[in-house]
Amino acid sequence: METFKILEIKESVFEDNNREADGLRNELKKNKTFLLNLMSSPGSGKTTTVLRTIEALKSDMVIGVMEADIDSDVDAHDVAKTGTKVIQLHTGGMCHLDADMTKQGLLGLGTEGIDFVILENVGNLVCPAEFDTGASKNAMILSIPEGDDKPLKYPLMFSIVDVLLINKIDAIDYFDFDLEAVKTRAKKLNPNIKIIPISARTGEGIDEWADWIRTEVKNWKEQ
Ligand SMILES: Nc1nc2c(ncn2[C@@H]2O[C@H](COP(=O)(O)OP(=O)(O)OP(=O)(O)O)[C@@H](O)[C@H]2O)c(=O)[nH]1
Ligand SMILES: [Mg+2]
Repeated sequence: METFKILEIKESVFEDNNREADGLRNELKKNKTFLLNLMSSPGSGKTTTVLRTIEALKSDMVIGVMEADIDSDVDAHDVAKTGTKVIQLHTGGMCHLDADMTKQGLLGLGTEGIDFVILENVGNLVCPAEFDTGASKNAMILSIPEGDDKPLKYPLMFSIVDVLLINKIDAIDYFDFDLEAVKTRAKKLNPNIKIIPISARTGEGIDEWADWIRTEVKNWKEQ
């Protein structure tokens, strides 16, 4: 009978990445830079939310933005117009960022004197959930048109984030979206998840989101 080894490559990839991510988090803590990893499906409103967040927080802290996409630089252009320090990262076809790519991005951005870095991850509800980027905290956006069944279909993403922003709340009357059902489904996967309904278009809910960031940035610096 032939014998052969079975190698769990995926597991070792994750273990290496987790080690790298912990190292990056420690460096960020020493530098007193808070890194937020923002994830969602394509088009759910990450860039629009980033722009609103910059507007709400720019007088309180120095902000930097990393825009990750497979290709294009349209998102970085939008952020650059606000005068915020920004870098566009191209993943070369990869549907997520890992800790090493995030570290390269931070080096490229230059974090000296920056209090708060937002990483807009590649638009995808699957791969980014699997890779710890080394971020201080993780947030995701689910937008109303995507449907209230997403916590059932993509449970990992909902279970690993600290905050769930439910965006495009201004459009709720036009969609068959059960807000309470999403809250219940997300809490079942992740009892500690903070859920904030927002509209990046009208600004609804942005104050609560900005307050959460202010508190987290302060705690990060004091730790
Ligand atoms: N009605 C409504 N539209 C929104 C809202 N937020 C974003 N949009 C619109 O949704 C579309 C996509 O928004 P983006 O911010 O580019 O989404 P994204 O997640 O950054 O997209 P990718 O980077 O391509 O993954 C744009 O047309 C926005 O104007 C919102 O709160 N309400
Ligand atoms: Mg975007």
